[in-house]
Amino acid sequence: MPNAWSLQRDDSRIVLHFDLDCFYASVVENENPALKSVPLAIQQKQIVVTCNYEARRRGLRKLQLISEAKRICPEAVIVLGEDLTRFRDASKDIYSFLQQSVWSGRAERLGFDEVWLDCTDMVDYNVGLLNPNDLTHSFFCLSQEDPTVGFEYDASTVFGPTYPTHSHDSTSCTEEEAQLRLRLVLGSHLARHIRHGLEHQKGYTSTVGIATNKLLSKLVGNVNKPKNQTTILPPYQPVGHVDATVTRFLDEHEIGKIPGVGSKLAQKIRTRVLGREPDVSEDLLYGGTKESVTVLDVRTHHMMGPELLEEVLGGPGSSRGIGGKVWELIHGIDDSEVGKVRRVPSQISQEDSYMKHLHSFDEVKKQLHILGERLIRRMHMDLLEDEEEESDPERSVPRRRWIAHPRTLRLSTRPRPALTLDGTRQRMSHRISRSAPMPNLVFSLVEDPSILADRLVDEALVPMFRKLHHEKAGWSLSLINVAATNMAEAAAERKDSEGRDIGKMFRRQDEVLKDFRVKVEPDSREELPSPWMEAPDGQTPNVEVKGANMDFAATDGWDSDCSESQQAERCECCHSSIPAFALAAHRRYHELGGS
Ligand code: DCP
Ligand code: MG
Ligand code: MG
Repeated sequence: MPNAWSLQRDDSRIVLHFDLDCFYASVVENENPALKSVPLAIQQKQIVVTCNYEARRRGLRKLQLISEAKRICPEAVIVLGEDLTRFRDASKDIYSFLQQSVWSGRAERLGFDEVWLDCTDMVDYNVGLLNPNDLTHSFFCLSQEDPTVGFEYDASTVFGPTYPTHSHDSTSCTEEEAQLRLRLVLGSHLARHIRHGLEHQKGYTSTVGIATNKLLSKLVGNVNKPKNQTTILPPYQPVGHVDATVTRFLDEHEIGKIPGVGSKLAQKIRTRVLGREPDVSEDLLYGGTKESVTVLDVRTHHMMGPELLEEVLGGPGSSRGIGGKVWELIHGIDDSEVGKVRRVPSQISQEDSYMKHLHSFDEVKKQLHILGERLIRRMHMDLLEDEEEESDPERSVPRRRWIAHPRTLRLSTRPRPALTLDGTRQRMSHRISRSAPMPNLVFSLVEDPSILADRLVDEALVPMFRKLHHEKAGWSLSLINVAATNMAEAAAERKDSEGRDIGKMFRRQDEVLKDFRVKVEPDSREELPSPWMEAPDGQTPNVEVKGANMDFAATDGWDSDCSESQQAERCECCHSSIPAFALAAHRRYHELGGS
């Protein structure tokens, strides 16, 4: 196999990936436990965005049309889930629980319901405590200060299901393999402990993957869902005639399902492997113009290796070394760190889309007020903290302070595309945006957010809107987004604050300058900015990797939930209103026979 020698696995870490089971439905059930035993579906626009397992047993599915769900299961309880507040709050609470379960502080969110935990240090510490003569009666220590805090476990065996189901004869295994196996065993018991804590203390069941990096832990979790966990067993490297389990595991995946191999890259690889453009009629199963090509097909394709992948994937717009990177990914190599706790979101935005386009200034002003007020309330939630030490004991309400100030206010709109020469309208619509310094008035903690929003609209948003849309002929808008960006963290009081990072400051300067220009961006709904952003169907993200994004640098899980995207589009097939993020999955639903 060309260049197999150049692949270097780092299996020194133990990473857990948590995905909450039917998350939105569980939030609603926890508020109203009577719903646990009935089929429950959560509705956004006209689709079932998720449903509980009782509903799934009766044939309901995620991203099904509400009309279809009602036909299949008329007794289902349907709860509206368009206001994300309760889900966001639950997500933060769960994140904070999980983050406190590990010593490293490395807890990284992906979307609302996924979290990676790096528990390498806890595992290694506990490996050091083992009595090799009595592994079955081990004690997992959860605190370095207090040796009585922890739980008893059997360190001679993995907890829960494994991939593969049975481990190969371990008498022939190498010393490294035995050590890795032991560390994964400890990881699996810690995963069980945290999973149970989450269930019994917070009321949420989850599905966990245990492996040595983010990529593998995320993928292996899917093997046993829901309310379960799966560990990939060694050998992670081929030993004699025994294949690496990781290779066998990944080989079964369609190339587009590998996180970091986005839709465009996957399509280029499919074309190369098939020796032709993937058959369009086959796209029914895989969404887009795709045909199934597995990792095995790619890996064993004639002359395949990092160089050939570079040739296939490289070129203008792609990052250097993309071939090598993808080659690593399909071998399960992912060096990206589990991100450290980050207190401050990089931006906060609120947006709405309008089926009935906005045409009049009064309508626009009303919407600006709604979005402005939501933005201010959201800033209060995410950027204010209680001032514990200095708070006045006489005061019943603790004083609050800003932990970061967004320096920039950005207004974006999506005007209706212009007519082309032949009188038709372009399908692709673009967002345009305008930025200005954030007016200080928004930081007032005295005034009510609704009053502040009035002033924000009059003093900042309306003038910005006029600069963005000076057409005398009027306008027709299908979307407005108001964002607070360019966060400046308040004086670093905590050691995890990133406010003083010089490199970051420079990057931020670029950001600021960029923000003061009017930009036109394609409204690319199907391409998400980070390889680890949540995919619409809850499957592996289908994201094109661009430039610096390639090195899976600790992504900021906050971004994904900071933009309240409620864009809706009409489905060409059934004419239902579908949230834009779900449109691709919804089309696939029709393609698979749903009507
Ligand atoms: N979600 C959404 N729109 C989507 C996909 C998901 O609003 N297109 C929301 C609803 C889900 C939550 O995000 O509850 C988490 O997404 P998952 O894909 O993890 O789905 P669930 O947690 O609901 O179900 P599962 O048990 O399959 O993980
Ligand atoms: Mg989930
Ligand atoms: Mg999920």
